[in-house]
Amino acid sequence: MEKTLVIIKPDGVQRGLIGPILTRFELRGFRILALKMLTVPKEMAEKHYAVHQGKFFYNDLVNYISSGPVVAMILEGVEAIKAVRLMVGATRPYEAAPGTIRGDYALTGLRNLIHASDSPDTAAAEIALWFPGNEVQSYSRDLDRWIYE
Ligand code: FUP
Repeated sequence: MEKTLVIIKPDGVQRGLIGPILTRFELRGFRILALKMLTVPKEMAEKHYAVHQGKFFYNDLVNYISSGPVVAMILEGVEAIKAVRLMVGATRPYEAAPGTIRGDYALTGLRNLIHASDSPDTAAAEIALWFPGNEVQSYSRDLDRWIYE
């Protein structure tokens, strides 16, 4: 099983898309291990996007993610990192395939609704940054035997 960090960005919260996005992940079979709403402090946003430091869009990115409440979650499932990225769709919303979250709900630029970890190393670092301390549940569900062979 893999864990991945997902953030519904301020545009997703403002547009009333928390429910539809969460529903997609639940219906796919992922277990939600942690879930919270928060407004991201600037310093935390800078850490989250450290890989983009120095790029032309870095300041806008940091300002945007900390501009209003977001919903952060940890999802668990087999191949969760890759599977969730495929559900999220391409970075540029206008290039995202229909059927993906961005391809169905987003259109331009930084308004791409959602973030998801892109590798095991990133997922571990992002989970530690967003859910420090004892905030992560560990549990099984009866229906898991119908999702996993
Ligand atoms: P993604 O993993 O698809 O969210 O994309 P990245 O981590 O590469 O980029 C993070 C954010 O930076 C994106 F949500 C949008 C923004 N970005 C730009 O604005 N311009 C770029 O050329 C690349 C990324």
